[in-house]
Formats: sequence, structure tokens, C-alpha cells
Amino acid sequence: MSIVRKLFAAASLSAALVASPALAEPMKIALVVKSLGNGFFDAAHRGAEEAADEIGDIEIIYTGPTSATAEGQIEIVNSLIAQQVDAIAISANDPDALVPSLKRAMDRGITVVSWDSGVAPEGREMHLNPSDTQLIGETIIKLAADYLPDGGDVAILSASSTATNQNAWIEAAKEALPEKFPDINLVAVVYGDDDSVKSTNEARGLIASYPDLDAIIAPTTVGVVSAAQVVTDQDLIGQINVTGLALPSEFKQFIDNGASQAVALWNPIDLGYSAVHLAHQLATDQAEAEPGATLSIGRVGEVTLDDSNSAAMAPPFTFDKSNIEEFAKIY
Ligand code: RAM
Repeated sequence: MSIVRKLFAAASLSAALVASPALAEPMKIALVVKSLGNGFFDAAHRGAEEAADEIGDIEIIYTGPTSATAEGQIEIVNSLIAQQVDAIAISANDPDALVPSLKRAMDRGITVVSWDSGVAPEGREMHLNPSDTQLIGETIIKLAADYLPDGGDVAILSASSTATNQNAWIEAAKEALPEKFPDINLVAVVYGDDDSVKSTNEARGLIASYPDLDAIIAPTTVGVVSAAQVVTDQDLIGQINVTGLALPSEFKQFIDNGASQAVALWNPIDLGYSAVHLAHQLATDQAEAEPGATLSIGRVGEVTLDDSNSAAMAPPFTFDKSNIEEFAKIY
């Protein structure tokens, strides 16, 4: 429990003793996202609100910068410290740049967890990965390889160049390539910063620079939409397959028109929901973040922390023509 909350609890208890109604303040949990206006994070926010309703007495502060930068998030963290929130659950734009301000938050008794995109261990109590990093790395290559029986050239269109999650997946993908996908040739990795305009320009650049490109793999829900729109606009459907990690509600049109054969993602609602459950348990001292600890993530189940106090929520789902319509109604 944060110092502020303990003091507040004590104050409201004495207020109750003098027979005035207790001024119980809800616990404030800030869900800090990479950037606002991203449908993936809006879905996570829905899950966060669901967890808050379920647990009760929690106010969710949903916030993030307008573009996916560490500087923007540092300003936000500083203002959350000033607001004396009880917990910060952050999807970080950089593993290291946020550490000093998050350390300051923890020094003031604020619980800090990262989720989706992690912070270095010294800047948080624990990190929740959506799925196993190795599995996601392999999955994004397999999504392309499954439709290239004779192998081919693929390029990755990522989010920002400092995003912890995408960098880890790309690393895992590169490790899997030589042994598991020897006929897949990764020709380039470019960064669209989870910005539609930059992602569109980067996708156009890839197509111009690599005329034999067979697939664009975008492990970001923002980049994958931009890439599929470029392939559609340039009449390249059937020639370049766009794949990666996509939000079904935003991406269904590109499975329907054939710009993509299949994409994958975990449940973003469950991810936001789980992050709030974890932040709440740590902030109330119901659990401690230490290697081997098992923490509840409500209706999603439970997670056990590894040596770096990280855990993974669940495996990703694959979406194609057979099921995307059903999932597009949910997230
Ligand atoms: C974007 C963000 C997010 C990532 C998803 C797959 O929305 O980069 O961090 O997890 O894509």
C-alpha cells in the first residue's frame, strides 16, 4: 500500500470515529500507454475498467502521450507522481529512459508494474508480457512462411526503434530464422513509430527498395494496417502478403480483400484487465513481486514470476478468413 493511501486510510478512519461519513478515496491506478489513439490500447483500457469494477473502489487514470515517445511518458509519470496515484501500470516506449522517473515513483511508495512493453527490472516491480517472447518471435515469421512454400523475401515494419516488446520479438524472430525457417530471407527492418503516416511511408519505402518482396511482417497493430492499406492501394494484393500482429476489428477488411492471409494477437482486453489485477495486488500488499511468486490475474488465471520478475499472460490466437469476423466484434 502506498504511504499516501495508508495516511488517507488512517485519516478516513479517524473521520469515521468522529461520526462524519468516511471520505474513502478510491485507489488510483494509472494505465500509461505508448500513445493515445491506438485501438489496441483502447481495448486494454476496457479491460482495465472491467478489472476496476470487479475489484471495486478503484479509479483508472487512462493516459499516454500523443506520439509514442519516452519523453512524453516521462512527463506523464512525473505528473502522476505529483498527483499521488497509488499505482502506475505502464507499456513503455523505451526500457531504460523511463527508469529514473519510475524509480522516483517507487521511492514515493507508488507501485510500478510494466505490461505489454517492458521497463528494465530496476524501474518496475514486475513486468507482464502478453505471451512468451520466443513464441511471438516465431509466430510472426511462421505467419509469413506458411504462405511461402518455396521461401522468399520478407521485411519487418516495426513500431518505434526503442520499443522493448517489438525489439524482443524481432530478436527472437531472427534467432528462429536459420534453423526453423532457412528459406525465409529477412531483407530489412524499418520503424513506423506506431504512427500511421510514418508507417505508411516506411511500407512504401520497403516496396520501392525491394521489388521482389514477398511479405511485410508488422508486429504492431498500427503498422500492420498501414502496410495492408499500401499493398491494397498499390494493387499488390496476391504479390505481397501483409502479416504480423493485428487487432481484428481494425484489420478484418484486409483479410476480406486478400491483402493478408492471416495475422495473430492475444486478447488486449485481458491484458489491460490483468495489468490492473497485478497492480492492485502489489499496491495492497496482497502479493509481493519476487521470483517464483504466483499472482492472480482474476478470470484470466494466474501468473508465476521468473527470475527477472516477468511473466507471460497467454498464447496468441491466429486470425484468418475462418474466424476474424467473430473476433472483430470483440476487439
Ligand atoms: C501496437 C503497440 C503495442 C503492441 C501491439 C501488438 O499497438 O506497439 O505495444 O503490443 O501493437
